[in-house]
Amino acid sequence: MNTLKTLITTAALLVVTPFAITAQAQAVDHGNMPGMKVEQPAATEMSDGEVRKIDKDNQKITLKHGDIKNLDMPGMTMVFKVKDLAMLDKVKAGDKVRFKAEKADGAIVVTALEVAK
Ligand SMILES: [Cu+2]
Repeated sequence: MNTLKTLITTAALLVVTPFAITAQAQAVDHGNMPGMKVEQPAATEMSDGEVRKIDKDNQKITLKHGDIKNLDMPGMTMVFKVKDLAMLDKVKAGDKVRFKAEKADGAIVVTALEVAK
């Protein structure tokens, strides 16, 4: 009886474990970032990007960006909100930029932005 119980428990673990690993590996959807890590390193590094579009009405910027290490995000083109509207006065479409992006209130916000030298 005990042997049977152990056998069933072991079998259940074998079935469940690979499934959990697979589910975690697939949790990367950059549309709304559900798999994004919440914890961040203390220092936020600057990331490289190129301005695609500026939307002052909505305080947003479209950036083609490289890896954003602190957000665990690979390179892509996406829309960011900016912390200050004035940040958008310093750049224009086509500019190569360096920027800091941080997760705040469930959105990703650009907290620093400068034209790359
Ligand atoms: Cu991105």
